[in-house]
Amino acid sequence: MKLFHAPGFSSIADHIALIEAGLPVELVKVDIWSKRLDDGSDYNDVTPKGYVPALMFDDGEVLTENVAILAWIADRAPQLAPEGERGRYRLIEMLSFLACEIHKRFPIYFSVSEESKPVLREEIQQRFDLLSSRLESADYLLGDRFSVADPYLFMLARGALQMDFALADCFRDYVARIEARPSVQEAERRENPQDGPAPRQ
Ligand SMILES: N[C@@H](CCC(=O)N[C@@H](CS)C(=O)NCC(=O)O)C(=O)O
Repeated sequence: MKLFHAPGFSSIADHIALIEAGLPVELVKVDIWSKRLDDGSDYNDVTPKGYVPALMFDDGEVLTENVAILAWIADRAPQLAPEGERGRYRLIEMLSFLACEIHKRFPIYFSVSEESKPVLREEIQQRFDLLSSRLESADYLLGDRFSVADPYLFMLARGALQMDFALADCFRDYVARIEARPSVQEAERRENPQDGPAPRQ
């Protein structure tokens, strides 16, 4: 299995989740600007979407989208999903919220004019706010145990804090808590073997 990733971008969420699940994966680095892989080949031949992450199974089939890849990992490692009859749907609900309501707003934020940025910034902050009561009452996004939604929120919140978004204090503690996990340290090390910690989104 291969994970197509770009250091400092959202594919680290999938990488961390794969490590937490104990699923071995080969990393293939993508230059997301040129769409080239290290061997010079064209990433668009892997997925015409051109963005990371993409997970290639051993039979060559390719799965894209953070929501789908993280849900696939959770199905193989049920300890990384909330329990109960509706646990799987609560997980998909949260992954969809992170992808559509928060993640997707960042590239829009970067592409709009300076005058439009405050509106986008406010929208993103409001959506983080909707999650703050969860982090004030539990260590993880979906309760007392780490799930595949956590590395996704972690990379989004870390990026937002580095861009000086006004997030509640609980996000700073949360990012520090997740960052201290051995899986995160390992993912950072593997993605940046020479450079130390990954560049931030
Ligand atoms: N809907 C996709 C979005 C993924 C995405 O935005 N990836 C970014 C990095 S975080 C990327 O590769 N951008 C390069 C591009 O869009 O060309 C998902 O959730 O997986």
